[in-house]
Amino acid sequence: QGIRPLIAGNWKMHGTVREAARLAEAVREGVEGVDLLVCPPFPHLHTVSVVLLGGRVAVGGQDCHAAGKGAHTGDVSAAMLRDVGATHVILGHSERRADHAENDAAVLAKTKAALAAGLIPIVCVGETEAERLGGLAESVVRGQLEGSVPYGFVTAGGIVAYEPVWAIGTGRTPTEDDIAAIHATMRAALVERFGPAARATRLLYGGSVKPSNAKPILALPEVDGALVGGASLVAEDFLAIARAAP
Ligand code: G2H
Repeated sequence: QGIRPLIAGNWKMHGTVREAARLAEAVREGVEGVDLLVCPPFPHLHTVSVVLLGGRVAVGGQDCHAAGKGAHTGDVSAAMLRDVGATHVILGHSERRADHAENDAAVLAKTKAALAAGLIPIVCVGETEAERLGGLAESVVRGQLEGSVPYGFVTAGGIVAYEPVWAIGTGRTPTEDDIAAIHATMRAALVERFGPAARATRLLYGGSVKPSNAKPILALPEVDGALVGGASLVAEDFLAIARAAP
């Protein structure tokens, strides 16, 4: 039995609260047979949650702090995300790894915090262009998985997203063979470490997914959905990607 696909929208730092509400309203009926998730910026989370109540689309955060609470100006805890209706949180996105110097240890701590609060973490991994050209893509991804995915991740339904850094927001995507190879590596690494339960772990592909390339990507073996940035800001495109899922 296959894994039900998940199409997750990462809205990043875009839009007003009114635009977020409109976008949520436009996608709230979802797509039959596919799980959908949207991850708005923090200030829009509560409004989006309310709009999506009773709909078919779940809500997630784009980051959380590793601590449960405390003196961390500007940060948001996993429990706060839960409190406003989030069920998921994206962690270790390459933009956070780059903008906020998040390393695997930091992502690991955040992932543990998310699990402790009952959120499903979506841990992002992916190589840079130099690493890809140097033949290091598989070992980098293996290392990131090893370093940022904690014990208990698989049984709690944790999700991994493969996002090659050079494919994010650039319109460039790896070849289908390259995506399939990394996804096979990730599956093998997770099964080696967590046992057969990791065969059910969702592995998403992210990086310039759009309606025109979604179908072949989503049909690849070990690709269980997509993490979509730019195209998730246009309701029709996001839904078209979901409809392309097998
Ligand atoms: C990769 C992706 C969503 P985009 O970051 O996480 O963004 O689809 O714009 O490349």
